[in-house]
Order: sequence, then C-alpha cells, then structure tokens
Amino acid sequence: MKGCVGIMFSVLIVYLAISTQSLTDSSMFHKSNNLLCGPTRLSLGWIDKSKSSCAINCQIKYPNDCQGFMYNKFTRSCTPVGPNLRPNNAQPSVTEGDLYFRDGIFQFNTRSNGSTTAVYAYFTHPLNYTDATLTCACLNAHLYVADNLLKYGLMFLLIDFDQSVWIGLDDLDHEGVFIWVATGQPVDPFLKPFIFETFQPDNRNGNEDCVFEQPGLLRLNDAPCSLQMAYLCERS
Ligand SMILES: [Ca+2]
Ligand SMILES: [Ca+2]
Repeated sequence: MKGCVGIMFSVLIVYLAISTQSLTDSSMFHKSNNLLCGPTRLSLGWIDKSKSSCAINCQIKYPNDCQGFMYNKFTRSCTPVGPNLRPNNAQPSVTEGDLYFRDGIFQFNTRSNGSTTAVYAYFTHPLNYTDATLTCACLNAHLYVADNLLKYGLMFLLIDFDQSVWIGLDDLDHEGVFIWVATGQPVDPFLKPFIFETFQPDNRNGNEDCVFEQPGLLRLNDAPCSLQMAYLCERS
C-alpha cells in the first residue's frame, strides 16, 4: 500500500512539473503588432485546441526554429513561425489570426561606451548574412556599424564573446573594398589593422565577402555570406 501511495505521489509530482512547464512554455510569447515585415511560416500549420497548446506544439515540432506562432481563437488555426523576417512575407491573414513572438526576441536595448551609445538587439539564432540584414531592416534597423574604436569596443559589451556574429560590413559590391552598409562609407584604413584579425580579410577561396566577429578574438574576419551565425542589429 505504501509503495502504491508513493507511486501515485510521484505521478502527481511529474504531472505538476509538466503542467508548470506547459504554462511557462506558452506564457513566454507575446503579441506582436508593429512589425514592418511579415513572419516566416515554418509550415501551413494545423488546428489546435488553444493558444497555449499551439505554442507548445510549435516548440515540440520545431525545437530549433519555433520563435513564434499565429493563432486564430475562432477557427483554432495554429501556424508556426521561424526566427527571421522578410520584406516580402505577408502579414498574418484573418484566417491565421494574431501573431505571437517569444518575449524579448525583437527587444532593443541601449548601451554606452564613453561618448558612444548604441540602440541594439542581439540575436543568437543563426541566419545567413542576407537574412540577418533583412531581419534588421524589418525592425527598422541595420547590422551593427563599428566605424570607430569606441563603437568597436562597445560591440563586445553587446554580444556573446564566444559566438561568431555578423556585423554590417561587406565587400559585395567591389571585391576588397569593405563598406559599412548603413553609412555607405569604406573602412577607415587606419582603423582596419586594429579591427581585423592578422592576415584578414583574406577572401579565402575567392568567396568571402561578409564580415563577422571571430569568437573570443576581439577581431573581425571575412567569411562566406551563406554561413549562418548570430547577428547584431542597431538602430541609428
Ligand atoms: Ca571578398
Ligand atoms: Ca577570411
């Protein structure tokens, strides 16, 4: 009998743990109304019994990519949504309902380094350079510009030191001419040796046009733009 009560108690504990987890999973999403672009649908979706259930199933089906969902409380349509935004993506339709994103995902913060201040949002979900650029643009922002030493130093207060991170610098228009995309200005030749890693940029294999921060090195490197990595958006 004692053993039976013990098992029932264990089952109750597990049930409570799952319930609490479910509540946490669905409550960490918030309604998003003011995006300039539409979300990326991960699939056509399914019919789900509630908004909470939609949130949980989205995370179960897409553990790496579910960053939000659309839910229509009348038709119970549930559409999973990925981490990037694109200008050509449609806004949620009437059928798809309201759009919800993870708390803080598109949250901008302010940070200073001496006389320099940045309004920024740092995203760890990896995207290629084009998707990172477009997602920043959809948030009325651009990839980070580090065109002076203060701004360059500030960058390391905003990101994870051990991550590869896209910033807004590339030579896509003219090979070897690196331009800060938000300002259209080339890299200051006096600054270049301080911010790039030794022997970089090297355009290795003739295929490196986009610039990222090398994990742990406090230095930049050029890489293929198709690589997926974290990225740093900034609002001017
Ligand atoms: Ca190049
Ligand atoms: Ca390189």
